[in-house]
Amino acid sequence: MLSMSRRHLMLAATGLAAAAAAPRIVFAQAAAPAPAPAAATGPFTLPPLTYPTNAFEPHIDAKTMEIHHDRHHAAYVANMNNAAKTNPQLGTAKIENVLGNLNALDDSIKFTVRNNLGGHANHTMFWQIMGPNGGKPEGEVLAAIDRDLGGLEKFQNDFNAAGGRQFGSGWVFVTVTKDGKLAIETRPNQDSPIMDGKRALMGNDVWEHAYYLNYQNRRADYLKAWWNTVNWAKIAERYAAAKAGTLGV
Ligand code: MN3
Repeated sequence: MLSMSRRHLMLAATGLAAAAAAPRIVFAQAAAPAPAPAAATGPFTLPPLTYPTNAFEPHIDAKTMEIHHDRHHAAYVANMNNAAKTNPQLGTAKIENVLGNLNALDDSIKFTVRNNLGGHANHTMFWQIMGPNGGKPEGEVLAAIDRDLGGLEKFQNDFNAAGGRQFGSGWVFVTVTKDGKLAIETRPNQDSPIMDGKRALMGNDVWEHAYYLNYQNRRADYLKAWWNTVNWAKIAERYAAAKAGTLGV
């Protein structure tokens, strides 16, 4: 299983701390975001990718994957670890419970948690439901797509259209209820259906950082190509978990 990319091996060899501290010059020419705040260790961790960053070429290029995972997602994690220094309860509660009760949080941290824990949850789901050789929907998931979303072709067209209509940055999701019902929903920024007491079966990131290096402004082309990266076996697992009431982020 190619679960350890060369990048991971390199990180392991050179030491994670050194790798995190040193700017990665290879990206100096790219339209990279500001680096994450000083790598805060704490209760939140960046889940490693379980496939090489070039696993989705030509649909998603390796550099986009590296920047997206190692910089953007890492920044949400670092920001949450910083927030947890003064609000340790953030690090001990279940992510879905915190996001499902944002109004219970103090105003001083609500905005930070909404954006950064939302971002952490959304991206954790995103890396999970992608994978090389992802197959096709089958079984219960396919039956639910047929029943609730008008069949696979209509579902994919409607999902792409919804992602295309999302103004500015955000996400297009398929939400799933405990009785297995599916719906296409969008959210702005790093908001998550979890914030409304719902669960995301799957979703696609339509922030420009997810596609800009290769696709520039052609979000529609990215949305179409992205289906080549979807891991339907993982989505089937998440569907079963949703019906069992155990699906988290
Ligand atoms: Mn993103």
